[in-house]
Amino acid sequence: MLNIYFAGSIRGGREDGQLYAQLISCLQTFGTVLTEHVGDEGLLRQEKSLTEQEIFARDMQWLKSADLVIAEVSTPSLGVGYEIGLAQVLGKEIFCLYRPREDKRLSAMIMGNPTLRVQSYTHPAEAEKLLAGWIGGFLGKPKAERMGGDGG
Ligand code: 6K6
Repeated sequence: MLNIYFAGSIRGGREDGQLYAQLISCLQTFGTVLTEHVGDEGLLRQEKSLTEQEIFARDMQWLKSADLVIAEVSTPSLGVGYEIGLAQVLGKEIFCLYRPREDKRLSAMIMGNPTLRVQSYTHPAEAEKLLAGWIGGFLGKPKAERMGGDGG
């Protein structure tokens, strides 16, 4: 079973909360989404019972254990940027989804990073197709190649 880490803005702004929920539902057809709360306001409310330190430690554990990292980067978020950077260092497979907007360009740290796959889309259905294609490609790889850059 695939463990998927979905990253999306929380304190960066919740404008895309519904969209995250839709993408998470799509991802749940492929495996376990460790970060289901990112798309669920009820679960996010429960998160408030945790300390900041507990959230950080748990999310870092999940990130380390993830097979795939998928980030919706349209709403700028310090946490999402941090997770992407760390996932890269950990040798994770990372896929970034982005809805282009004239008034809000994506950070060059993401757009200009040659090791990241950044895909633009307009409609959620398009994003779902991109995810299905990318995960299909990942599952088609030999297992050793799927284990991350450092082989572990
Ligand atoms: C609930 C409501 C407000 O804050 C909370 C609890 N906070 C978090 N709970 C779970 N994951 C979090 C929390 N804060 C950040 N994260 C992680 O960072 C998530 O995995 C998101 O992908 C990312 C969001 O970062 P910010 O900077 O937008 O909050």
